[in-house]
Amino acid sequence: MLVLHHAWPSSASRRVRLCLEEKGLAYESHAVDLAKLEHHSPEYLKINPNGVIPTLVHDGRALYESGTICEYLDEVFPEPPLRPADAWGRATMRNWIRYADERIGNLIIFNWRHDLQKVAEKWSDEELAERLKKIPSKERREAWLRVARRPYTEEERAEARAKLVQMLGRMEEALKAAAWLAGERYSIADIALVPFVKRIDEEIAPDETGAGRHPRVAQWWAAIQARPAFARARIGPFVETLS
Ligand SMILES: N[C@@H](CCC(=O)N[C@@H](CS)C(=O)NCC(=O)O)C(=O)O
Repeated sequence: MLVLHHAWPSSASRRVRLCLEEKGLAYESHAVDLAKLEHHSPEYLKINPNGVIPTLVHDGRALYESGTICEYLDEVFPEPPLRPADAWGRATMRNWIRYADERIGNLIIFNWRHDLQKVAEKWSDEELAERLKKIPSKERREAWLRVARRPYTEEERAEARAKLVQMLGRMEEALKAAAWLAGERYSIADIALVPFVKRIDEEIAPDETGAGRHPRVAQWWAAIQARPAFARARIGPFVETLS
């Protein structure tokens, strides 16, 4: 049995849902309310000590890190394959996952201002201090502190936007060599980038995902959105998906 602890708009959760849906795997959905900080509760920290979503529980065992979860699913449920057949391709795939993971902070700057900031800015200093104490990572404590008290500035947003747009440039380059990021097969490398491109396309820099700026990425993005698994994974508009 597969149980997914996730949130509909969460980027990392979207990756795992895409993977599950490509494979046609049924799963029980446990929605985690980030605004209520359910992911910092002692019960949740037992299954994910990093205090983030998603977590996949498979036959009673919990696994975290979206990239790792996707690779695990592909090993245990090999059809259809979501990893390149050759070692070079699989290594390239892992580099894409890592590359995207390292840029999640830039996405947070845009994503958290919609909902989490509205909740966090209302906390008293005591409430804030209490909540920060429960967050396992320094980086996320800082992110929560920022949205609660010192929202990201226009300059910081511009810098984060530029870094996200750079990702499209790197993708464009890779897509000159093959139809998908890690070769001729749709793989977890592509899945890892979907939540980024989705947010760039709908809000962060919509002009950049068009054929005029990044034609190969535009083609890649159209092909991904046309996949039946994409609709089933419910990668809807970010703000709409929040409620
Ligand atoms: N590297 C992790 C990142 C997970 C992550 O950042 N999850 C976000 C949602 S996309 C989260 O839980 N944010 C709430 C928080 O940090 O408090 C993964 O890929 O699973």
